[in-house]
Amino acid sequence: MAQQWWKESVVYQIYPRSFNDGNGDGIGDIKGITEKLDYLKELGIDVVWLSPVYQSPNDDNGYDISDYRNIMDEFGTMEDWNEMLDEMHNRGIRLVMDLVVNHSSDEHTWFSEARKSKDNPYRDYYIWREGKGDQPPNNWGSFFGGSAWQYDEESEEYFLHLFSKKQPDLNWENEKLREEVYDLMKFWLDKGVDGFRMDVINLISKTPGLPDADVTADSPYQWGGEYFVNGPKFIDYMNEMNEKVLKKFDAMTVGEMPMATPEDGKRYTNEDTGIVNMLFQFEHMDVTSGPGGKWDQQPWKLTDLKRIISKWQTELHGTGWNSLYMENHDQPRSVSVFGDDQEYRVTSAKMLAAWLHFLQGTPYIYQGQELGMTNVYFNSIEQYEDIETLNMYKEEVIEKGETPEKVLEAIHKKGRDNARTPMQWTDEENAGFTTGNPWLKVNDNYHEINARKALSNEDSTFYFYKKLIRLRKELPVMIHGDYQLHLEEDENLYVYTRSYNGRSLLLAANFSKETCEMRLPHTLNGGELLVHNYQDVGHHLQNESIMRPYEVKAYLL
Ligand code: ISL
Ligand code: CA
Repeated sequence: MAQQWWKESVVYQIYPRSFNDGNGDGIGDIKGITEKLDYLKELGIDVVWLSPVYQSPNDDNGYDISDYRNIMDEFGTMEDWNEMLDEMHNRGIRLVMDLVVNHSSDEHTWFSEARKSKDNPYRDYYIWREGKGDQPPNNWGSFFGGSAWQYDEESEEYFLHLFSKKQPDLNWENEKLREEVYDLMKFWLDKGVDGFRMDVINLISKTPGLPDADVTADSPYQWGGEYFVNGPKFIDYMNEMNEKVLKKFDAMTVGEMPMATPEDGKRYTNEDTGIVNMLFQFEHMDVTSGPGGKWDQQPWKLTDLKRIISKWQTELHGTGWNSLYMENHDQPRSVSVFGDDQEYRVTSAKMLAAWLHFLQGTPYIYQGQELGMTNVYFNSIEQYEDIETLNMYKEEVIEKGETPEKVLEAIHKKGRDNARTPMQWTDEENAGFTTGNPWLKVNDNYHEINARKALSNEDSTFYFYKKLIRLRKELPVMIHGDYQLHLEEDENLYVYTRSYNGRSLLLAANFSKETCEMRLPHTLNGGELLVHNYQDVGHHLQNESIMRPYEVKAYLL
């Protein structure tokens, strides 16, 4: 496969609202990011993916954009942004911006024009339909609860919003709208950005006629994914975008694609005929979801995680490319879900880090993951800010009469604010994130978990990540090697090997609190120890060894 800079990169995701507040108003901002670039340089990452910083009324923290070509006032100015980009590039760090074009904000001028009347020139930039009597045009539910349709009194039709009602879906069938999107992409690429993370990009094409979804849930609203996930013109639109914009730039693209299967992944990331360089799939994030979906969290099985990851690893090998992630701004903290956020917090954070970085694909680190930051357990709904969480709480507690305790428990496990509490920089007030009043409360554990402390301890998770990132630069087998799973049925141990040009490496990880015996095939022994998270580890791999709680070790064979 071809050498590409984004294959050899490690990406760091910044959620700007929660990263670092430069002016004391309690909200992270662009100057705050620029102040911390030396920290990122020290970690060794190559690329920053910056969640949206465009103008937005913040119904969904910037994922509702009212002006694609200007910076949100709370985050600073275009001069601040220019300076940030220069300072990144000076340090050899690339910048990938978030592209949110399945929907805009209802406060975008396109939408305020569109809703004026049925014959407004911008009307067709959005998806409008008449209701069925006093019911919405179809039975689709929104990702954030309730109907996916909102009635507009002024112009007497419904508009489609797969997310909040302040996030109307854009109508990609309209060629002018598509040209607007391509223009704004060019605007940012001309300014020097190095690529895009494309928000829910596989939802942009809706099946004509917008048919009712099958009734599968005991609710007036149903999952209509069949009619908008990887829709009929999705590939055409993406080919057009590549043709008209992307092929002129050496830009990296990663598409966020709910419901994508490994077969989709293989097709969409194909080196010659694909539409994006890599994508974010969700299968492995969903191993903890029960039949009731994301709020129905269940104990998970390592064999399920193995089955999913192994399928992606083998399916895409040689023709496509994986993205590797365990956290982002929508997901709970990985150490709280897949590790142990108490006794073995540091040990399990390192285990997850090594397990992820030795896989095939481009790793993504979410801010604070390198510190082993944990979920937050607020005890009142008042302390939460996320629209999805608040809508769900209202629906469950106020409308359906569920107990607050039970709903809070689900929020503790899966709420998006778990990832959005401010970055923990120091053990000073508000974790050094702000001198003001933070927009979302800091996690109380910042005295124990913070960047300053991590930087002063050579055994910290921070330096463990740093080492993994450096190893990816030194060992081509980490980038290009194939993938083979061992001990497939084991519910505690995850063992895989990678091979490339006669070099092999082995990673063995214990995903449990148990001490386990590990018996490997006879061919797997010797070699040289690369990373480990316990002190006394043999320098050569043995066929039979003991794996302590959350132990990880990797060997170059
Ligand atoms: O976290 C989720 C809700 O269950 C996901 O389904 C999430 O909404 C989905 O992955 C899409 O996420 C992206 O688009 C949303 C935005 O709220 C998320 O922050 C973003 O990552 C709408 O723009
Ligand atoms: Ca600020």
